[in-house]
Amino acid sequence: MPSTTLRKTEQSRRLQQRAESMIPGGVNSPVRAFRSVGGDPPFILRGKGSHVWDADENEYIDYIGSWGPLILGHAEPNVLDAIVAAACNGTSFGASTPSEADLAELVLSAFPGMEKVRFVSSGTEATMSAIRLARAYTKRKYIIKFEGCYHGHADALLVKAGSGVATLGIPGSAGIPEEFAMFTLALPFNNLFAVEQAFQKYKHQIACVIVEPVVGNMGCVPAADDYLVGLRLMTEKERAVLIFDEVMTGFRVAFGGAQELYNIKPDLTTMGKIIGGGLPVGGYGGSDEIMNMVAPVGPMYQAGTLSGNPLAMAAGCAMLKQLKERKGEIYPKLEKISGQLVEGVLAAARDVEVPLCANRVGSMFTWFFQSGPVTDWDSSSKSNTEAFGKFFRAMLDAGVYLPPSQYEAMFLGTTHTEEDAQCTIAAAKQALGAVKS
Ligand code: KE4
Repeated sequence: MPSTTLRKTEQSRRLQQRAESMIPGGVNSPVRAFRSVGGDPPFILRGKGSHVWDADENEYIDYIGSWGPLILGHAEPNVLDAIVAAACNGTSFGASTPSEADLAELVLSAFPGMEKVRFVSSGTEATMSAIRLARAYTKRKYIIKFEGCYHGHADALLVKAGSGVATLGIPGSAGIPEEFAMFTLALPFNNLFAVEQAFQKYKHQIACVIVEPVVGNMGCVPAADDYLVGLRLMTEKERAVLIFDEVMTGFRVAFGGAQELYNIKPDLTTMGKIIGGGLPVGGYGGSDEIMNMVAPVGPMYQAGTLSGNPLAMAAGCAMLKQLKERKGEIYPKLEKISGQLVEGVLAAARDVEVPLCANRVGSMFTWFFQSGPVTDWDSSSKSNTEAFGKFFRAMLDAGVYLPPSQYEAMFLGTTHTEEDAQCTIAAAKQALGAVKS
């Protein structure tokens, strides 16, 4: 059971000071620094199932799950066994191994519209490569993305991005010459008219539309009815490439991702997180016609020293095999417990009259500190981030580890229990009181 006494932080604070002396902010990804929520980030020593333990021996129910990959929970035995077995044969060869095609087979089985996939080492590499491929395939320069969506930190995509960029309230990033971003059109999400206008203004110049089919990076924001269909029809008409960035939603909202859930076939799909089973893997895939543009078959270059790393492939295979074999049991269970949890906290907020709304698709969700509805960046950014910070810190002290940002999605996995959900709701009742005071 997570601790309810005042959380000890001495060891984590010592580790933070040590890390800060050698690593910017003491972190290797900005959102982990707790800049928008305050307080000391716990240094995690181990995880098991739905719980993690920090350097001060505090126990937490974890709803970050490594930002999505750990849908089967921490230290899942089959994934660990697969990694250890692969490691005993060596860690990397820079040559082809059978495990790459093993993972490719599992990925292609999830996405019927996909005929080939290329693995890389992060979601950023996947989206960066997919954009380059769309430009090579169409010989066009402009790309459309949506405000509040985050597709990793490639220059052309750090324009009005979500996730850590939104969390830190920075316009984009220093170090990106306007020439690198001038072909990026950032439009409001869930607004088809804006996309129509862009295609009229930049006739035959737009290479692709990249979209999170369920946004996770402005908090969880689903597409409005017919929005994704609208994007599909418009990109077909304009002969632009439709890219579903399923780095977060792939194997999360359904085994076949959002494209299965909404029955829409994009031209390219980018992947990450779950496909690596917690190790660094990204991927992008599509039809033979598009993917055969990729070197060494075609003229679009992309490469990576550790792409297809055998340990990461083994971890990804161990995870996807279980999701595929048990999808009839896994996704309904995630739906049930996630629904109980989200509704329980909303009810607690109503009881104490704290303005709170939520968006949820399967086991990814966000509570927004406002009355809502939250349908795009403009509405999401009206959330009371100060109230979120108070709630976050009170939940952390109560042993519940939420993503340290209002503009992130939370994740529930197969090892979260109804007891975890009830503990979380009970902690929320207290934490919402702290928000009120
Ligand atoms: P990575 O390069 O972080 O593996 O993937 C980038 C990316 C691409 N597309 C989507 C939809 C994503 O959500 C991400 C990364 N997600 C963030 C969490 N919102 C990663 C957490 C972090 O930046 O530390």
